[in-house]
Amino acid sequence: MGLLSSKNPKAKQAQILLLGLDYAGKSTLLYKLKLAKDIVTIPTVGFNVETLEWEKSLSLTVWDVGGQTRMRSVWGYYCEHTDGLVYVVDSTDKQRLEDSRREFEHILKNEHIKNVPVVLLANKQDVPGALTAEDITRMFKVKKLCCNRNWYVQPCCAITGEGLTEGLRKVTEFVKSHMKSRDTLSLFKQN
Ligand SMILES: Nc1nc2c(ncn2[C@@H]2O[C@H](COP(=O)(O)OP(=O)(O)OP(=O)(O)O)[C@@H](O)[C@H]2O)c(=O)[nH]1
Ligand SMILES: [Mg+2]
Repeated sequence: MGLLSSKNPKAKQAQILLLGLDYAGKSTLLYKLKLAKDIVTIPTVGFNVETLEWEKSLSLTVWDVGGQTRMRSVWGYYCEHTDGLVYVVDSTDKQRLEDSRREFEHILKNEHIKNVPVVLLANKQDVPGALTAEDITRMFKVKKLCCNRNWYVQPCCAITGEGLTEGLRKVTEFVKSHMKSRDTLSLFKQN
């Protein structure tokens, strides 16, 4: 997936939180990006963490937290020090779309990720009848919920990898700009 293999000690580090309901495809896409291959996942109890050396200047530490009901109550504990939120939606799971939207709305209220950029991944686009990125943007009321931050909705398929590079590119762009304005603000406060 075009990840760089050698580490750059000068690269900035960004913490990315990967959330979404169970079965959305979070671990599948994380390991597709990390290993460039399909893996058979089991439901995540706790979390997986992987570093993606995506660009020379920025290294992404991705926290993939399990999405089962009992895990959702601890999502908030992972929000501190987060530079970007990636929220994965199973675009075929119309029955649980409202659950997913509600969890999304809830996590956005967390104080630690107040202005943090958001990329929604409309996953499982390979399945016929999957909701489109536009459907999800509308149904999740993304424009309204994310009016105070950068956001983007990317269609993708974690199995083939389609759309993942574009999604990650957007995350990188937003996170860089977010870190820059945060650094400027803290410099301003010091002076
Ligand atoms: N057809 C299709 N199946 C997918 C896609 N992405 C993931 N899956 C399947 O969806 C199932 C759940 O994927 P996981 O990656 O384990 O889901 P998760 O979001 O990590 O789930 P939890 O760890 O329980 O929160 C697996 O059977 C995957 O193979 C996709 O893009 N298309
Ligand atoms: Mg998982």
